[in-house]
Amino acid sequence: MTFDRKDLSNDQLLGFYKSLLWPRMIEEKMLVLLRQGKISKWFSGIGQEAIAVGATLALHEEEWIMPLHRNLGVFTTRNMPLGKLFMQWQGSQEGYSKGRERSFHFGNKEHHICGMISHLGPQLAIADGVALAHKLRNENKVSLAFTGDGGTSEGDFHEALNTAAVWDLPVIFVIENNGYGLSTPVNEQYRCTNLVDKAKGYGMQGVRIDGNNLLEVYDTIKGVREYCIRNQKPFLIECMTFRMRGHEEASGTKYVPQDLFKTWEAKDPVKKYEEYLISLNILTEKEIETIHAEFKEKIETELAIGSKVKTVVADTENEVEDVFAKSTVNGPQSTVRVVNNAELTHDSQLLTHDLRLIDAIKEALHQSMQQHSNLILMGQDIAEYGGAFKITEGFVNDFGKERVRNTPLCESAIVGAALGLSLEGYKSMMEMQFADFATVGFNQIVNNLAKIHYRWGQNADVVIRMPTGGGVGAGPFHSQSNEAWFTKVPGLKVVYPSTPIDAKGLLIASINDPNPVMYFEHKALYRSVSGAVPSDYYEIEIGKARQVKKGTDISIITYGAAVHWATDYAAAHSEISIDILDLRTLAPLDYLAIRKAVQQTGKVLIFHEDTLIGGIGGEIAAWIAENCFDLLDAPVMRCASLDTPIPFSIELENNFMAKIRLDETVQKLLKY
Ligand SMILES: Cc1ncc(C[n+]2csc(CCOP(=O)(O)OP(=O)(O)O)c2C)c(N)n1
Repeated sequence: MTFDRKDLSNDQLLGFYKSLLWPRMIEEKMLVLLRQGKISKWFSGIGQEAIAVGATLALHEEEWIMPLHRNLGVFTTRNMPLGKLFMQWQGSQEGYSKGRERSFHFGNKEHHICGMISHLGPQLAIADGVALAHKLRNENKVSLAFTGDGGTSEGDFHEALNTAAVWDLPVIFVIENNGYGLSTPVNEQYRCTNLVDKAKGYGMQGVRIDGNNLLEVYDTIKGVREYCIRNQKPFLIECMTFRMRGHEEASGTKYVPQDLFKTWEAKDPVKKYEEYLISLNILTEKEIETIHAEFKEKIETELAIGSKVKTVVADTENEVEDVFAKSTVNGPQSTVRVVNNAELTHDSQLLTHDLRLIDAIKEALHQSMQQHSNLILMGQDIAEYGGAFKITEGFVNDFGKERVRNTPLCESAIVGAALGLSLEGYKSMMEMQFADFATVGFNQIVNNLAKIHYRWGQNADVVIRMPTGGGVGAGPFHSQSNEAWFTKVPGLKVVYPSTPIDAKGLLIASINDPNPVMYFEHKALYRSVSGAVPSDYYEIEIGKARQVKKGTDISIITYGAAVHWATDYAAAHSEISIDILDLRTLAPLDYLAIRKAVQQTGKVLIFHEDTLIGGIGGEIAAWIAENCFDLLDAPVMRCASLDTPIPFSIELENNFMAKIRLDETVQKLLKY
């Protein structure tokens, strides 16, 4: 291993040594504490430290890093105090994740470290979003994301690199190739000769380096950083290294040929660098001993601080409260008018115009773009083409291509990029071309966007628009009602307007909300429903239902297209006095309004286009049974679509739809 100091001073070289040795010594101590049961799971980075340390040293402090499970060196080189890190590893409430996350699954804004989720690959696209923010602000900054050799097989690797290349983003992707993904050797992981060969396929530059050589890592990444900023391009670096311990301590190393340990022991990054500094007379054996003794003492002092943790006391209110960011997180809200239900029906002072649902959505987006200069729109074909439904038609002319962005076909990377934008204080709206395609971005939505605030206090200021629903003869993959997949995920808000006035006010509210909002818009209502909509910029409060019609015989609790089916049914059956409640938001539910609807008639029918099993109707029925039993005169009934995939032929689709069974269910309820 040859070192090249370039123009680094003796002091710098010595400082680098301390940065490299510090995580090594911490980890050696942690392995002892792990065996004593003081901390939980540990993924060893011994033998690989030069990569995390070298990369962090090469970046500026305010540049974001997306580390993984073996990157203690990132956290220590960013000077996170060991005492607090130790609190984190013990699961203490005084740790970085308040006891909610294990080992390295946490981040911290102050240190510009974005915490990983277990799934590894999702880290990569977050770096795209951060780099996009830098690019939009013309800042001379990069972001840097790590992956292991195993992680390069994930679709997220492909999507993140491809998006960074297509959008010319200054991201450094670092592969730590340590030969194994758990027990799987690289020859069972990929077929290219070197992983860096993949760079060419994405149209980016790449280099393969010795990951155990601290100065090579540092110098390469420093140069690559300048390249990325100067050329506004991503770059792939493959760092060759070896994991000197098992995947995690419990997994052992039996699956690794033992002679490899000897080979790589001889290339130990700390030892080799030490020898180099000794050869330069920058360090002596005596000084090494002194530094070791100092660090040992510092570790003990910090561990003493970190050990003084209080017993975890669960406070349910606090736990629930931390799932969402407060709405003031991005500065005080503007003086946006919140329109309430009474005004909607009675206030003649509101200047309105007649809009179809689709136009109301368009107007909400347009006004939000004017209101928030930091709002970015992303989606397939949404720029010049105007989106599959033409909702953003003309937006490129008004706001430019930087803010109205066509995306490659990669939902997961775009949700990840949206989160990255949020890390840098941007708002974003992603248009799923069809709600059905959320499946390929599902992990980023339910595990990253939804959980990040609870896990380490970072908000995800993202709205995902979901053109949804059937009745358009589009078959199983362009018509699904999948809102209930998201209502059960703590950390997501789910809104689903049925009228133009609600569509506009709720979309504006969703964009103003600093939390992730899944905004469902029914395709069949786009052009079939119109109504008076205030011309002004206004919000409808998320989480508030609307009484559509008063009645005394039965109450129909519903949302989306089914609101119109219920209204039409009531109009055609004037002999039945039907009370109709439009939920408007499915998470959080408006329990007060639901209770009132039950109270109104004592006979409740929950009606939705979604299929029956696992639909939100089951949850509402259970809540009513538990909380409003004394108000009921009949069992709560549900009318939903068939538990089959949604079929293509109109006849089959009609038979699938809940609408066809509405009369039958109403009659059953009336007769009870
Ligand atoms: C999506 C997903 N699948 C499987 C796992 C289980 N898992 C955790 S780490 C790991 C190996 C990762 O290997 P690599 O990317 O090479 O990183 P290394 O652990 O070697 O640093 C696996 C399979 C996971 N965390 N996430």
